[in-house]
Amino acid sequence: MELSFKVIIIGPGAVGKTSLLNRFVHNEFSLKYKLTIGVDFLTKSLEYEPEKFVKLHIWDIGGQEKFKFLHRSFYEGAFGALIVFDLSRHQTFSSMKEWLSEMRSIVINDIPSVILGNKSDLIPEIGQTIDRKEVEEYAKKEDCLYIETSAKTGDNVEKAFLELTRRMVKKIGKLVTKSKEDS
Ligand code: G3D
Ligand code: MG
Repeated sequence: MELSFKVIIIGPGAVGKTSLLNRFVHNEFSLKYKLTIGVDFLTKSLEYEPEKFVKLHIWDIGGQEKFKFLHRSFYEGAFGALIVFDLSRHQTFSSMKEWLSEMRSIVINDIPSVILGNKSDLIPEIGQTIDRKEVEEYAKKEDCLYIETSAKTGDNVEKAFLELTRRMVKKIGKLVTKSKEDS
């Protein structure tokens, strides 16, 4: 039996959510995909351990990000989340925090979550605009993993999905053990 998970990718506008998804699923960084509004989710099979696969249904909040009343149905059934901010724009770090707390207030069970600082390829150019330690401390407090990615170069993108998947699989394992104990 192949496990199948709904994963959501959320965060402020223009931080690179669609680009990350495009990089992960199609291994491309192109602008044309951006215009594909109306694509609700993409599916990809991922080998998270040798010869062990899961199917990920990854939902991109896309054009709904501005409409808060739509967020609840978007979050429904999600078992994992990627919360993205833009390393080159400091204010997206604070907005990302609001996204995380909104998600947690709506999703009943805490779901495995990974915070992504995206556009790491820009750091050599613009310098370190975000205090990495602050982000790491925040992530730890919120029980999230923190990974810096670049949808442009592909750096750490696969790793981000892999780490999230491993956490989801682990959580499933715990739930199964618990239900055996309860019965
Ligand atoms: P969103 O889906 O979060 O709104 P997009 O973000 O994926 O549409 O990306 C927003 C802009 O950031 C796009 O540029 C995109 O090319 C750029 N971008 C996304 N990821 C990266 C990255 O890792 N590095 C760099 N340098 N740029 C990135 P435009 O100019 O088309 O608005
Ligand atoms: Mg988008």
